[in-house]
Amino acid sequence: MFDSFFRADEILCPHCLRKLSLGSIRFYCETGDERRHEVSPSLADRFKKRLPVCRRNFCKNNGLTVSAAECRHCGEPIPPQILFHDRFLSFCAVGVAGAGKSSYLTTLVHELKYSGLPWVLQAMDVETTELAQSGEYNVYEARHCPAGTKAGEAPRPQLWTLLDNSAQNEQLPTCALTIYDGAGEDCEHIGYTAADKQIGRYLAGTKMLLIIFDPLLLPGVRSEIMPEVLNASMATERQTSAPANMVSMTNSLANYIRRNCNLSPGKKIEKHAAIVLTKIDALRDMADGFGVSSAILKESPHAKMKGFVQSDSEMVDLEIRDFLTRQGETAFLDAIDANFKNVRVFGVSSFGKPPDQNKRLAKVHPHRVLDPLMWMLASEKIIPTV
Ligand SMILES: Nc1nc2c(ncn2[C@@H]2O[C@H](COP(=O)(O)OP(=O)(O)OP(=O)(O)O)[C@@H](O)[C@H]2O)c(=O)[nH]1
Ligand SMILES: [Mg+2]
Ligand SMILES: [Zn+2]
Ligand SMILES: [Zn+2]
Repeated sequence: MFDSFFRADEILCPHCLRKLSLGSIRFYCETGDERRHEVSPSLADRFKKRLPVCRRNFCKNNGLTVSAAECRHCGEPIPPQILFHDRFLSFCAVGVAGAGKSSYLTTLVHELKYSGLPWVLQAMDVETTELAQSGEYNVYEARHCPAGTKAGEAPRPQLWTLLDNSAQNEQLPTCALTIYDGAGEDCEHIGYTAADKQIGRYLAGTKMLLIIFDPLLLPGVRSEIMPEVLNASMATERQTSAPANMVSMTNSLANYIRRNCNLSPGKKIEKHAAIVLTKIDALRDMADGFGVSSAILKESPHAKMKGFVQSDSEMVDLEIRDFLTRQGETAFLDAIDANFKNVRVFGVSSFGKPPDQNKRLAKVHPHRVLDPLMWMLASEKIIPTV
């Protein structure tokens, strides 16, 4: 299923997105400690594609494999084992403030762990572990909506390993999965600050874009759903109600990527773009919403079928495009189709139900949150298309 060991894909530093190799990484025998040693890979290490071992006399780590590393290009810490994955995937969530990016990514990670698929998801570093633990606790146990993501600073990448447990070999195939979750405020106008530059690198370097679209910004939707549901489902303090933002965001996003990737203005971007309509749960009672028999409201078939069910995904794509067209939102779809070559539209509910008046959540039952990821895994031929 996976390609051969090491180097199936280009390996990029998750921070600066420059190419990584054994030579562009500084290895240390320990994390943090000032007395740690820099350890260079020997010729044999390079040849055998393995991590170096500290050989300093009197070092307490003598004979042990290095446990820390940093990128020579940007100086950021990276987990040494990142090099030894078979495949490298990354995605970046973009969308206006309050669109539901952080809620979505929190439930995505959780669902991936408990999907019933033969995969094991492991954090590669302490930062990722801590972020996931606090996010999951907050949503699934304390039942709060996530707090707004801090604007003005580049998001830290989450670094995950996806182990394929279905393989019979002794060495399980591994996929490195990097996730970026930015602040909507920063996506709305990417400028020229250091943080913007960093976000620009993420956008240009990532394999897939998750363009998060909040249907509750549409005037037709706002006038039809109950005000309690609307209020509970909006990050009121930071959310505007102008859907036009999505069109200008899409265009400026695309221009930004073109500039960063050196593409001419008319060229469509090859990167996969998953358009994710969030908060689907809030649309259930809309007369002009989705019909009871529509695919979008049915349970996702992908995990059960252990592959990506193309026909289901195409149906959902159609249903949402049709919904957006009925809502008069063709400008957004046109902007997407004009800029991106590989587009697929998805609909999800991260919580399964709107929060209550106090923004507390009922028992969380995410709906179809894995679909966009399954699309990406299928287009990378990591899972079959059925
Ligand atoms: N009904 C409903 N509301 C949701 C859902 N997901 C998110 N929301 C609402 O949307 C609000 C904002 O969600 P966030 O995940 O913080 O949005 P964000 O895109 O990360 O926002 P920024 O970090 O400011 O860019 C939440 O406080 C909820 O009120 C959902 O699945 N259903
Ligand atoms: Mg956020
Ligand atoms: Zn770097
Ligand atoms: Zn040492």
